[in-house]
Amino acid sequence: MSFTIQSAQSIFPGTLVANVVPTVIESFSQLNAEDQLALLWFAYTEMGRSITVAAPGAANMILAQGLLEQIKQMPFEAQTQVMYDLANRADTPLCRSYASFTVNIKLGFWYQLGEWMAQGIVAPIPEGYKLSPKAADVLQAIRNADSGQQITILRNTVISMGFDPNAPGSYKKVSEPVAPPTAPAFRTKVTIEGINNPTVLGYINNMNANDFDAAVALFRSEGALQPPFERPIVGQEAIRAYMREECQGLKMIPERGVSEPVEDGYTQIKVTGKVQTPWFGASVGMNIAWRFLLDPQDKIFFVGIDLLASPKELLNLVRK
Ligand code: EQ3
Repeated sequence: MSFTIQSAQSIFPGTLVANVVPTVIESFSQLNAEDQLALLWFAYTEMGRSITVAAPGAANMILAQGLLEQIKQMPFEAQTQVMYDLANRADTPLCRSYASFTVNIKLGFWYQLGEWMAQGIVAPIPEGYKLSPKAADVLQAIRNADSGQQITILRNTVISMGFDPNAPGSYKKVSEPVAPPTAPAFRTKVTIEGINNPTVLGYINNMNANDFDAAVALFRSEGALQPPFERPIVGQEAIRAYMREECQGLKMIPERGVSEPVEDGYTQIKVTGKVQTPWFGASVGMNIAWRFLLDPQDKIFFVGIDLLASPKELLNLVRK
């Protein structure tokens, strides 16, 4: 039997992922716009007490500046309408512009609106606003999740707002500046208990150095990368575009792994560890598994990245 991208997705089937994330996002999407916006406000301010969000870099925010200034000039009522439109994915010019932003610019856009809401420059969530019982349940489910799961929920709800006339997941977005790779002298090298495969170590080290060209070169030309709760991204060009948009400044801290030969000269390797995002730095470590399938030439045929159900899963290196 030879592998396909589809069959590769089920390597290490015993990996328990954080299903709470898609479940909460689904319940969230069924709330009305008012409840969605209020809930995000409550979740964000509650989280803000324990973890600090880093302000986005000025260079990245230039692309959102026009929209933000436009909103700033509006009366409160119109500002609220814009936020409702974004949550309702209405087809308006502003919602189309928002949808064209990269993930980080969308997050930065809301970060700025949130700051202005707190300062009274943008219409705040009315004091004493009472969530509907359904929304209160969703908020409670977010509270029960761990911090890595909470920020993933927040991120995913924010990025699906706005109106996108293109197929979702097409990475032809307004691009943000890509920082150059870290100079060789300043690169860090990870060690992974149980793993000395050069492709896996090279993947993590290059990702940590923002060297996406070198990371992509480790894939087979028709290889695939599957982010948490998403479909696989297939082919070197698509993976490069994805990395340039979504992987800048990520810090990957693998801890341990297991490797074993499988059929046709392929090797499957599972690594578990933490990933930090530049938005929250060291204050949130997401519990992650990388499930690699390497071809006989040690090129990446498939890597699936999972957000794990619990810290206990970091120790689950069972093959079946
Ligand atoms: C203003 C406010 C609060 C109220 C208003 O009513 C509504 C909204 C929307 C508001 C604003 C909300 C805001 C500002 C939310 C901000 C949320 C942020 C900054 C979330 C950031 C999350 C980042 C995450 C979850 C990053 C995860 C990255 C991972 C798991 C990376 C994994 C990867 C690895 C390890 C690889 O090897 C390959 C690539 C890949 C990316 C898959």
